This record gives sequence, structure tokens and C-alpha cells, in this order.
Amino acid sequence: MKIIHFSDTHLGFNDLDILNNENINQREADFYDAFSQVVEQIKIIKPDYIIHTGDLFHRASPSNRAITFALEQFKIIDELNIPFILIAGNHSTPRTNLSSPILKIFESLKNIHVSFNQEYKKVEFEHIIFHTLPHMNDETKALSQIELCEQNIHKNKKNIMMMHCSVGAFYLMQEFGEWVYPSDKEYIFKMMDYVALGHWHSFSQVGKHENVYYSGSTERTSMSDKRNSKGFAVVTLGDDLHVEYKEINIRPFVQKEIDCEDFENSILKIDASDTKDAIVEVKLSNLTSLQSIDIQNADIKNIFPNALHVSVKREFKKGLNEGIAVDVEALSLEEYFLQHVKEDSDDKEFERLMPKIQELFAQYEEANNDTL
Ligand SMILES: [Mn+2]
Repeated sequence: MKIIHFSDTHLGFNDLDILNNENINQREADFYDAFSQVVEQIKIIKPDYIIHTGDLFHRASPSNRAITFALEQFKIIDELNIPFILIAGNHSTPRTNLSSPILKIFESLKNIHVSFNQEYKKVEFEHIIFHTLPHMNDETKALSQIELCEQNIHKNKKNIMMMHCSVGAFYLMQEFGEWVYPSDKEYIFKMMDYVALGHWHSFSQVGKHENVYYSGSTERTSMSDKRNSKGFAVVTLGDDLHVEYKEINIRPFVQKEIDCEDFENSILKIDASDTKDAIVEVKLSNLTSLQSIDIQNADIKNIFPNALHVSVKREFKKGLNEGIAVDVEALSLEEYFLQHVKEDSDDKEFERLMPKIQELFAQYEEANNDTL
């Protein structure tokens, strides 16, 4: 028996303000492409079942385009006559009871089985049961639902558990309303043939549990996710469990460093051949404050003409004082700015300005934090 397990497809995610030829945000299109690649693999592999462990969409109220794309793809999957079971993740669960869960739109498709509403649902077939536990906001309710799951384990059938959560604190994503699976209920995993997890964005087997896996996401939802390998899991259930990771092709993320102590040479030595269509992050290291004024981001970007996007990180030289009345040890822009204001104002004025500056930076960070 073969199962394709994928997850965290975050349809509708967009970033970088770059449009493609069809006037669609390029990163949004990348996420659609990643999803289509999995569907192509499903057609080739022809598994007995398909499972998706949450965060199908990036938002609880996705855009019309994201919904349209998903419906088209689900129709293709539905026509393959392979049962497809999916659960809600934290990104697709409304935080209030006012909005209706988006996964409801798939209920009318005959081979698609959706689980949301923060409750346990059993999806049963002749030889196998999928025990689905969608994202839960309420921990007390979660506990009662886990108990329901345990009671429904069937000895003569294969049992698959599906969840969108962090098992222990290691797999937390620093997002709003994450669900941590209670550690005193981990013994249930042993009673399952396979535990399919979503939430963590990298393919991984969970610690000491041999049958518990995150399939990982199909694209990266954050620039801090530097992983270049994304894909899905092919699970074979026989006498033994066999889990194989299949990689898909995603846009590469490439990091480069320019040592500003020897700026000219460092630039000459840069190899840009691996940056075609890539998202490139360039770190300017050992930077002095004077150089920082001279070096324009645009000049750095020109070194990588074929890249999709280039971001420049500035890292200042430590313990250096060039006669400018600024301590350049400060690494964050906020600290750097505060130091600068301190030098230019008396104590009273600085005390007045400091909270205002901190508030502005906090607002900026909040506005740029797209993880919710
Ligand atoms: Mn996710």
C-alpha cells in the first residue's frame, strides 16, 4: 500500500513585489508550480491514497486566484479516483467563529475527504483508517479529541494518524496559535502504522519515533528558510514501514559574502554563475561606516544580473572607531540608529526620542512579519 504525504503548500503566499509575464507575483506563481509538480508526481506514482497535513492555503481567507488554482488541481486529483484526505492547519483555521472554514469548498468532490472544525474525524476504508486531528486552538478540547482517536484504533486495519502540530518544542515555527502535541500522549504513535505531520517546513523523522514524519513544505515561506530541498514523502506500508523523500525543483536560494576589508578583490572573486533566477542574499562583512555610505545596494545587485532578487545584509566591523562619533559595533539598524541619535543629542532629548524610535522600529517589524 502506497501513500503520498505532502503538506504546507501555502497557496496564495506572495513576496518580493516581482511580477511574472502573466502579471502574477513571481513567488506566488512559484508556490503554484511546486503544487503542480506534486500533482504530476501523483499521476506517475499512482499511490493508493494521498494525504495533505495542513496549511493548504497561506491564509484562512485566500485570494480568488489561490482558490481557483486549488479547485483546478483538486479536480485533477479527484478524477484520478485516488482518495485524498486533508486536514486544516493553523493557517487555514479561522481565529474566530465568524468566518467559515475554507476547506469546506472541497466537500462536494467525491474522492476528497476534508477534516477541519477542530475535531477528530475518522476516514475509514476497507483496509485502512485515517485518524485525522486538524489544527486545534483549544488545548483542553484537543486532549478529548486525541482520546477519541485512541479509542478508534482498529487492530485489523492499517492505522494512519494525521496532524498539524509541533511534537515537542523543537518543531515550533514561532507563529500565532501553534498547537503543541501533549508529550504524555506520544505513546499513541506506537499504536499507529504511520503518523503524518504538517507544520514543520522540512522533511524530517521525529526524534525517537520511527514512524512519525513531517513531509515538509513544498516552498519556503520565509527568507530565513535557507533550505534548498523541498518535496514530499512516499510511504509504503507492508510488513515494514518504508518512507522515501522525493525532491521537487524549487527556486534556488544562494548566499554570497563580500569581505569589505578587501572590497575590490572580493568583488572580483565573486562567482555569479549559480545565481540565475535565484534569490540571492549578499552579506557585506567587515564593513566600516564610511564604506557603508559609499557602497550602494544597486551596485551589489548589478553583480548578479540574472538573479530574480538580491538582498544585501550589512555586517559592521567590530570594535572599530574611525573618528566618526558612532560606535559601529551595533549590528541592528535600530541599535545603530539609536547610537547615532545619542551622539547628536543631550541626555534629556535622547530619553525623549528613544521610546519613539523603538516604537517605530517595532511597528516596522510587525508590518514586515508575514508569518501569521
Ligand atoms: Mn505551514
